[in-house]
Formats: sequence, C-alpha cells, structure tokens
Amino acid sequence: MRSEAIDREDRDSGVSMFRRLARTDRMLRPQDSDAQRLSATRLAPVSYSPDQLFSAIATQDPVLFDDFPSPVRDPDLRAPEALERRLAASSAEATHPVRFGSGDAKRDLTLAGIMRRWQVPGAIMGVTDLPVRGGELEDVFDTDFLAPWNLMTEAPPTIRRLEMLTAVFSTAGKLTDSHSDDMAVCNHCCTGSKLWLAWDTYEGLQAGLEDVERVPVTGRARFDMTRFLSLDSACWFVVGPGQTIFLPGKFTHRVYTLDNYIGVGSFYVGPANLLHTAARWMLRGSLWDDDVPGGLADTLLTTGLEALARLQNASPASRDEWGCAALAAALTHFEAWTAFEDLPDEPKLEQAAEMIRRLSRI
Ligand SMILES: O=C(O)CCC(=O)C(=O)O
Ligand SMILES: [Fe+2]
Repeated sequence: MRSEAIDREDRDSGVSMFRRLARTDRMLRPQDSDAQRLSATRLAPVSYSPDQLFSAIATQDPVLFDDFPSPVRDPDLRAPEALERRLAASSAEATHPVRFGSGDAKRDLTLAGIMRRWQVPGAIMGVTDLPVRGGELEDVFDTDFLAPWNLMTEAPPTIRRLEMLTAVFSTAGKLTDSHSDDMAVCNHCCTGSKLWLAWDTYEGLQAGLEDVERVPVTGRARFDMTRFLSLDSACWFVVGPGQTIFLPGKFTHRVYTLDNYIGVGSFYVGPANLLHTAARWMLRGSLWDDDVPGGLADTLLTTGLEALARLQNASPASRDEWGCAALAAALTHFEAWTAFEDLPDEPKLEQAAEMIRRLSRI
C-alpha cells in the first residue's frame, strides 16, 4: 500500500509536497529556483540486497530499501489494520513518554493509551522511546532484525543500552526537530509515512543549519531550504509502508510525519562502520557518554575487536552476513575522510583498522 503523499512526491520530485508542507512550516518553502536541486537531492528507494546495504554503510551513504526483511514477526500483522488492532489491544501497564503538539510537552501513556491518542483525528503526538526488548512488543517485532552484524546487541551494557530498539508512533503534522544521534539510524515503516531531511552535521553547522544536540538552541533549530539544498551532503526522502532507511551517524536529520505512522527504529554499528563510529566519538565526543570522555569509543572498539577476531576464522557465509565484502571500501573511505589526520593515537582503532584490512583480503 503506497500513501498518497508518496505517489504525489513521485510525480513531481517533491516540489508540490514541500510547498504544501510549507503552509504549516514555512522553513520548508522552496524557491522556484530550488526545483532542480530538490530533484537531485532526493534519495530514491532501491530493492534490498546485502551488498547494497553494506556498501552504503561502508561509504557512509544513506540507503532506503523497499523490501528489507520486515521486523514484524507475524506476516498477518504486516497489514496495517491488523497491527493497529494488535497494539491497541495491549493490556501492558508500563507507560512511555509521549510528546504532544508541536512543542515538546510530555505525558506518560500505556501502549493502549498511545494507540487511542494516535487514532484521534487531528491529534499531534509522537513516541520515539518505547523499548521493544524486554516487553510485550518482543512478540510483535523481531529483536534480531539487524542480526548478526549489529555489534550493539553483544556489547557491554554501556553500549547495549544505546541500541534503543524502539517502537515509533507519530501522527500527521508531528515534527522531530533537527538533531543527530550517536549511532547510525535504522527505521522501518509499518504504516504511514514520514519525510526525512538529512545532511552532514558539521557541513550543516557551518552553513548555519542548527542541530539541537550539537549547539544550544532556543525554540526550534534554525533551518531553511535554500541553505539545506546548498549542502553537498543534502538529501531527503519519504519513508512509506514496508520501507526501511539506514542513515549514517554523521547525518543530522529533521523528520516530518506526513501520514499517521507506526514503525520500528534501532541504532546500529557493524564492522563496516565501526571505524567511522569510534573515530567520530573520539573526535567529536559521544553524545551519550556519561563516564570518561572517549570511554564509549574504547568499549565499542573492544567489542568490535572481539567480533573481528571471530570473523578471521569464520566461514565465508558468516563473513558475508557480517558485511565483510564491504570492508575494503570501508577502510578506503575511512582513510580518505578529511578529519582522519586529526585523530588522536588510539591503539585499538589502529588494531581494528589492521584486522579490517586483513579481513578485506581474505
Ligand atoms: O521518526 C521521527 O520523527 C524521528 C526519528 C529519528 O530521529 C530517529 O530514528 O533517529
Ligand atoms: Fe534521530
């Protein structure tokens, strides 16, 4: 099932969709002269293959799949109405923070309460923090949908808790302000649609596009279309039913819900973006590092080194599942990264690079 918003966007490469959205958020208004750049920066969905996924991760490019294997366990629940009914029938008493309206007013609701509000026409709300692990949603969503290659699930608790495998609910009109996360982001859409605008965090900051996680912001982060479209790294896409986006951790994103949305999100680090992630944390600090600065990078590298050591002796099939075919590209991309020279000496990072080099030659 494709949403109306996606069909419209396919027909005109986004100009009319952005104009329509600009009626509620004038920051989105494109100029006539932006049309060509809008069309050039649209990330089109592609058919899933492990090669495409791991190559994109290795070169820090976003990729949107039409048919990544669904994290919804029961094929019957992949029909939006069936999923909505199942979630609305929840009797779990645990509550979760829900953001209401266009600001960030919060209230805690149960899953059934969230679904009731989600179904009220015109209600504006969003939930991005409803853990799947350890709750009843484990029956609905496959907690291993990025297995085996997502290192975060086997890392020590300080890293594991950052994985944030979460169910996501939001209603049309909800905006998630420009922000970046510590890790790369995966988001699968079960129903509804969202418009994502994404750009390299530091290229954006230099051009005056704020990121609420990186600079102090009062009210909303500063954003405008012309500046956004002037960035080399600018990209936008609509994620609709059945589609899955993989967005590298270096990207700030600003997300508009177009049609009432239910999905699943997870952060990820695999061998193909281990060096990039650890180096970013070492250079820029990890956003969620609450002990020693750089401590999380060290813990992540320790976990990564263990996985890389296992992979040296693993079967070719297993190495494929972990994305080893993309490791040569990952290393080349990492070493060509402009900030590479500023990296402090870190023996574990060098060791990981060496093991990746060896793996890429097997
Ligand atoms: O879905 C949203 O509104 C925001 C999602 C997001 O920021 C994320 O998955 O990292
Ligand atoms: Fe995010």
